[in-house]
Amino acid sequence: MSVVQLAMLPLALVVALLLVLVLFFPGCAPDPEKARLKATTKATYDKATGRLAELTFDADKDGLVDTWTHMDGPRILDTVVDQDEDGKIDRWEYYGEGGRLEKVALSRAKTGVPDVWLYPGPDGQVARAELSTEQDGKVDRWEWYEQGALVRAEEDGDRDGRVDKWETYEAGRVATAAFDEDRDGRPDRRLTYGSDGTLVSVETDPDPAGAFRKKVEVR
Ligand SMILES: [Ca+2]
Ligand SMILES: [Ca+2]
Ligand SMILES: [Ca+2]
Repeated sequence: MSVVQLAMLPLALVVALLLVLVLFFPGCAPDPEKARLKATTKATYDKATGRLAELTFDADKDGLVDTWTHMDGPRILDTVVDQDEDGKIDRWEYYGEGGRLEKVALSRAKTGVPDVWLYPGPDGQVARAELSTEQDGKVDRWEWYEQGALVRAEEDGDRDGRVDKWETYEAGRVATAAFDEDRDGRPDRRLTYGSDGTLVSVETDPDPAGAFRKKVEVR
């Protein structure tokens, strides 16, 4: 999922780099560009402590501020972005110790309320995603990634708080999908798909350990 991979690129790093450019090399940009950067890259300091509290930035270079980075002195706390500049935040980046990106939230429905939460792994790529498919803040789908590729997902389709669908993925397509049909929290039916996406087999009748006792090949 390239959207997810792109989503993990921390904007705060870009903001920090550009701030350095603006502050320390003010003469290096052509005049209109310099004026835009000066107008849109603003630092706000905490009145009581004098510490740097916020930096603004114009990521898409249209002259309007779309990115706000909240700081505690030199430490980045979070960055919020209004990518489409409609006044509602679409992206939140949360930073931990050492400026490490810990979590990215997105409002894919563009409501100003997060509906996707992404968690990076040690390689900096997304390792796990939580999704609210109804955009109501309630997580009902969980995804796991390896080297940027979706490998596994769980879903609470009837939103009763219990997973009822389990999927595995290979090369970007569903390889298996298992369903809990009697609502006991365990899969009762598993469908296996071939590399061309066609249904290959249907397994049913799980034993107490969860192994399917019946298998019908579909040809
Ligand atoms: Ca802008
Ligand atoms: Ca927006
Ligand atoms: Ca359920």
